[in-house]
Amino acid sequence: QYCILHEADLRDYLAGVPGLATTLGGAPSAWEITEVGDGNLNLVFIVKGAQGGIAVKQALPYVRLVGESWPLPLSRAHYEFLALSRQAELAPGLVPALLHHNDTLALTAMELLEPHIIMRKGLVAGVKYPRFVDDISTFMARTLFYTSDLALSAADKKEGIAAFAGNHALCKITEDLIFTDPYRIAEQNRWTAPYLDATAASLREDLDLHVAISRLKLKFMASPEALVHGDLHTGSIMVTETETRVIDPEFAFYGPMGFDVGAVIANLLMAYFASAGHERTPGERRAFEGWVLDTVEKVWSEFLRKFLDLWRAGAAGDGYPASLFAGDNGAARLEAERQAYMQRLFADTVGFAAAKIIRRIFGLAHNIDFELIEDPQRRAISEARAVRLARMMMVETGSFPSITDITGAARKLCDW
Ligand code: SR1
Ligand code: MG
Repeated sequence: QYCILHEADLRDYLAGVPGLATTLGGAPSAWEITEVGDGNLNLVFIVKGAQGGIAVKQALPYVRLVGESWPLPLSRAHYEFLALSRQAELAPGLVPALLHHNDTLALTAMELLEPHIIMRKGLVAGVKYPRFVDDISTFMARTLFYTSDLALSAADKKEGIAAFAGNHALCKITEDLIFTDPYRIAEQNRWTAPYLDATAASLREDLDLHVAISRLKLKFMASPEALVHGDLHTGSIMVTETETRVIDPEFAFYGPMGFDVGAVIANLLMAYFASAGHERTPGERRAFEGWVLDTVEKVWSEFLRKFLDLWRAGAAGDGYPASLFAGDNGAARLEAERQAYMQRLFADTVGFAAAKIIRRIFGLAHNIDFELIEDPQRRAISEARAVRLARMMMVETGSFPSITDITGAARKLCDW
C-alpha cells in the first residue's frame, strides 16, 4: 500500500531490499538520509551508507509546488521508470543507472550522481559544459530516432504509444501550463510586475500568437512521432564538466520530437538572456554568452547530423519502405525527403522552444535563470528580451530557417 515515506520509513524499506542494502553497506541505522528535492512534483532523497550512496525518488499524490489541492496520479513514477529503462537501452551512459523500482510506493532508486549538479544551477553560475553538446545531441538523436516510425515496425510503434497512453495527467499539465494559461487569465500565472504587466496583457490579446500556440498545442496532443522525454529543460539534466545525465522523464509519452529539442534550445536561450542580469565581469559575460549561443547552434547541428546518420545507416521502420526507393533516383529522392523532414522538425523545434520560454516568464512554474536576478527591473529587462524573441519565433517561424537565424536574433536583442 502506498504511503509517503519519511526518513525512518525509508530506512526500514531500503534495509529490506537486499541489493540496495548491500550497495549502501554498514548498519542501516548509520545511513545518512537527506531529502533534497527542489523540483515541482516529488520527494528526492540522498541516502549514504558505509559503502556507497543512492538517490531515491518518490512521487507524491499531489503537485509538491502547489500542495494537496492539486492531486496528481502516482502512476507517473511507473512511466518515468519505463522511460528511463528505454532511454538506458537507447542512450547508454546518458541516464542514471536504475537500481530498484516499486510501482505501489511510486518509488525508484537510482545511482547517486556525484559530483554532478543540476545544469541550470551551473548555468546561473556562468559555468560552461564542454561535453554537453555531444551528449545531449546523442541522447536526443538516439531516443527519438529509435522510437519513431523510421526505426520501428508499425506494430512495435503502436505498442510503444499504448504503453505510455496512461500518462495523460502529466500531458494535461503541459497542455494547460505551456500551451494555454500564459495566453489567458489564469489564477496561477505570475510575472515580474509591474514591469511586464503590459506584455502579459498583450499576450492575452494577440490573436496571431493564439493561433500559433494553438497549432503547437494540437501538434503536442496529436503527433505521436517518438517517445519524448517531455520535460527536457536544464533542470532535468545533471552535469559535470565531463559527464551529462538526463533525469526525470515523468512527462514521457509519444509526442512530437521537436518538443524535446525545443526544450533544450529554449532553456539555453533563457540562460543566455538571464546572463546580463547576473553579477559577471564584462569578460566573463562575453565568454559565457558566446559559449551559450555556440552551444545552441551546435545542439541543433549535431542533433541533425546524428539523426540523419542513424536514418541513412539503415532505417528498418515501416515509415519509408526501402523497397519504394530501390529504383533509379530512389536514393536521391529519399535523401531529399530526409532533408525536408528535418526542416519540418526544425520549424517544430523553433515553435516549441518559443512556447517553453513564454511559459517560464508568465506561467506558474518559473526558473532560477531569471528568478535569481534579484532586482525586478533588471530581471524584467532580461525576460522582455526573451519574450520578444519567443514571440517572433512562434508567430514568424518561417523567418528562422536555420539555427543561426535564432542565435543572430538573440545576439541583436542583447547588443551591449
Ligand atoms: C505543476 S508542474 C510544473 C512544471 O514542473 C515540471 O518540471 C514541468 O515543467 C511542469 O510543467
Ligand atoms: Mg522534473
